[in-house]
Amino acid sequence: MTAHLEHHNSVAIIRIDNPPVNGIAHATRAAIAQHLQNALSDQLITAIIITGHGIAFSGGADIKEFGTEKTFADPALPALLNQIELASKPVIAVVNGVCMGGGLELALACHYRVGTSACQLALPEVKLGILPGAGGTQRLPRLLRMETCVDMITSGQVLDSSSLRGTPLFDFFVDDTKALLGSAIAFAEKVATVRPIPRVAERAVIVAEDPSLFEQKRLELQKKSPFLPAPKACLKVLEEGTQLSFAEGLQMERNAFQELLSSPESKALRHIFVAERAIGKVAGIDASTPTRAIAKVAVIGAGTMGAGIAMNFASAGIPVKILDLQEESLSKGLYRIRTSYQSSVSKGKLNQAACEHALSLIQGVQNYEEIADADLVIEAVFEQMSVKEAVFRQLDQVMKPGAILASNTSTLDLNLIASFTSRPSDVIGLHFFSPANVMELLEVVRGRETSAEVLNTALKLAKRIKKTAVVAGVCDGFIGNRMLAQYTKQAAFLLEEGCTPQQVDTAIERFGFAMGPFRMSDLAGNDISWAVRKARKLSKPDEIYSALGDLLCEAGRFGQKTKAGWYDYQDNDRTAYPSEFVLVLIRQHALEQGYAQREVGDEEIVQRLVLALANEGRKIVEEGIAARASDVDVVYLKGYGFPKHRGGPMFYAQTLGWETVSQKLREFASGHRGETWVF
Ligand code: 3H9
Repeated sequence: MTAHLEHHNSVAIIRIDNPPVNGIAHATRAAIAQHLQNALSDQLITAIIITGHGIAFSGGADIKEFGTEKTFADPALPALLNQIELASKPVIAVVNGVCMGGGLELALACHYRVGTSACQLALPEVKLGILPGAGGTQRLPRLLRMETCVDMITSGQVLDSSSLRGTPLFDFFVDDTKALLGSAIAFAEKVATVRPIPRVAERAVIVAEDPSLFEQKRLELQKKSPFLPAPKACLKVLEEGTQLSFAEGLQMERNAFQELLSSPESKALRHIFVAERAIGKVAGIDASTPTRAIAKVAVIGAGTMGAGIAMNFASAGIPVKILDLQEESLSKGLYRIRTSYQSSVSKGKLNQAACEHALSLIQGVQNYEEIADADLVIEAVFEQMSVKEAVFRQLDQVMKPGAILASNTSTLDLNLIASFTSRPSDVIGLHFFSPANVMELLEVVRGRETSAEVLNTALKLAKRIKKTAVVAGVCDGFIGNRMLAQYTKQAAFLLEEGCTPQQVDTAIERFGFAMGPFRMSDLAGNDISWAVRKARKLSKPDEIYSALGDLLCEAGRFGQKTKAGWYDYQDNDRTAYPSEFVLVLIRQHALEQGYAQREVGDEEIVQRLVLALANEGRKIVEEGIAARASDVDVVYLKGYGFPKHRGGPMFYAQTLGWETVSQKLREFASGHRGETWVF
């Protein structure tokens, strides 16, 4: 059984026991209902405690049951919670750990709540594209200020139990966690005879102090998450609940929950929840795989990337040395780091003491001997094999035995890089994304000879520096950049066929990307991709691509930094204005090459770009570069701004159906530059 019944004199204890987080699955609901019934009919029992086994009270409804018939099977959670609330004996929730979603709703339905410190509390349903569907939107505002409820429910933010101490949410608070159950039993014995039994449903809603609260929040949510229905629905249910009876409010909440649960957005967000947890399951790594201690880190190269990488470690409290042989670039890098931390302080994101502490952990050095004792060294030098070779040969000479040698390469052959050393099993790829101190994604590239211990160390370290690590195999561009190459190629081909940069960008932004490919390229610098293309031309001279980006750069239009790129820019203004020069350049190029011009609809633009990603992603999985399709989705969601409500390129293709996708790809293959569609 996933919940047990124990007796402690006249107090019955229902203990939820459904690892890993005491999710309230169908079987758990049935067990709780059964135990409740038994305790209520037992003459000797005067009060009932509900608590969780292990470190969690409950992580909420079982997410993995959503979409199956078990979600609504009897006893459904709302009905079970009503039963608890109407119980004739006092029911006390003893919140012993994580208390989220349906778990918190269960606690709210109890007559009393006993808390202890360091428990995480949340109604995070909105993050799964739904809303609290077991009374949370109706019971919470009867205990906490409406302002707090609106924040908690529309954002899913996690609160520490101590911050809610002293509010009506907790009737009793036990400081010593170890004494929690004993103190709670004593509390239960004390309230066993108190009548009437207090019921949250009988309390009045605490109305908002600020009458414009709902209107302000509505505008804020529309701006922040225009594509997501759940935050707006949460707000609506909270607001309308103020005008309804408790029973009517519950019904309204139920209808909204059911509607959201079947929405495509919720399916996408639930897919992401599972996908983010699946990335940690890596072949050859388990609980017995050893790790190496990482107490000191070194970064080679003080450019933008190297500086950003170093900041990750300093921010996590790990001392880091940055090595750059050029004095000027070293000082520039250190200056960049200082200004970046200071800017976080001025924006209120970091306090001065934390800023100074992080800066004190960073040291610039100019010779290899000074980094020899580092446990991990990450190379972030120019993306050229001969440059990497020189660095790795040097590292092999100086680094202490057991040091992990990592490359930040985004495209080059990690196996070849490892072969420049006498210790290829210590070599790994750690591909950070720019800006490296901000972007959450880390592609961890496993070379042919990378040891399980080194890989496991990198995965654990990623958690310490708060990165989402996805393991990739060795190929040109790994997962993310290999897919990006197909996406940008199609974007340029669309221009050759008659689209404008603005048309392509607008279509993909309406799909949900924060920025289309041309605005993004102008922001990143068109010269960067130009340099990559030049290098690729040498290694892959027959590769088909559009020369438009080269022509643009030959005209000196590198993007925002030159105030001219695919768009025109004005001083101190990041607005992208359509450029007559670029339109003429595109038309001339198409004319010279004899490309037929046509009207291309938004739907085709989106499908050409997104299916280019999915098609490449599929090959990446087939080749074993990514372990599973959902890993590819995580890379694109975390590193490339793929819209969350679409679940990732692979999930999107799956929702279209791979049969439909194949048909589309065949259509594209018979169109402009169709030979580039390899499937
Ligand atoms: C809800 O309650 C709806 C109701 O309002 C209405 C219903 C009618 N169910 O994150 P971790 C698994 S919606 C099933 O790595 P951590 C997770 O998949 C729910 N499984 O651990 C993973 O399994 P695996 C609202 C769950 O310690 C394992 O637990 N609740 C659930 O870093 C470890 O997960 C939420 O949205 C679940 N509810 O963090 C809470 N939760 O290894 C979502 C976790 O097999 N959960 N698992 O892949 C979390 O935020 C975190 O998991 C938690 C633990 C903070 C609990």
